[in-house]
Amino acid sequence: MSPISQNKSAGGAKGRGNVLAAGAQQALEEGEHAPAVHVLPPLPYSLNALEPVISAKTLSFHYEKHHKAYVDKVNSLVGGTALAELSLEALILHTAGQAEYTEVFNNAAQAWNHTFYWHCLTPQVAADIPATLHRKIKESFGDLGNLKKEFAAAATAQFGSGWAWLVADGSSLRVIKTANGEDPLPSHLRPLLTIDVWEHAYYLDYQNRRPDYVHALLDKLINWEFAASNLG
Ligand code: MN3
Repeated sequence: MSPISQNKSAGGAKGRGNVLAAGAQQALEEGEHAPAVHVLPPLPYSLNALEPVISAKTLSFHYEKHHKAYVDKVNSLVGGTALAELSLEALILHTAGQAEYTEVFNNAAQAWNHTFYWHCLTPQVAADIPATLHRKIKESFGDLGNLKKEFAAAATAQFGSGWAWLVADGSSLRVIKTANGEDPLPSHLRPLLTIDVWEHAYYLDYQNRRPDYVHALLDKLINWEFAASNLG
């Protein structure tokens, strides 16, 4: 199972493709539906594993409070409704851009984005970037230094809360940024890496110095093997 599949019913929900066709209100009305089963997945490392770049205090609040709250909120919003059996990915795809589902989208996307983000970081950075990924980085950015520059620029320039992403767009790679809970899934871009630039991700450790947090992650914590695995 993919480390970012969080819903026990992922892949098994019946009729997810047209579950919203009956209308937004109807889909969120309670009926003969199961409770939602999204779970907070375990962190892939201990709370202090990313020190000194990210403190245990930051990780504790970020994972145990913020991430957990998004998961709990999704369950409370869709539990007992026709959306209860949808995986987070399916919820994101089906609710993106629909005003009546903004709250479901925001919380489902944030639940998914955070699990993805934890896997983008590692205390044991590989000495070499996997060859397939490294070749694509060179094709799209020239070299790793240019990718890091572009990634840092996007993460720093995102105004307010959001995320910076390395994505595969067809056969090439590019860097994008998204606001608030938005992510690349509804645009059918394949996310390879992300950095959370909400203030809760860095403020305890870096205060207003977002660029220092971003550069520290890019230089010291990026899980290139996870990024390569996302090429599919
Ligand atoms: Mn966050």
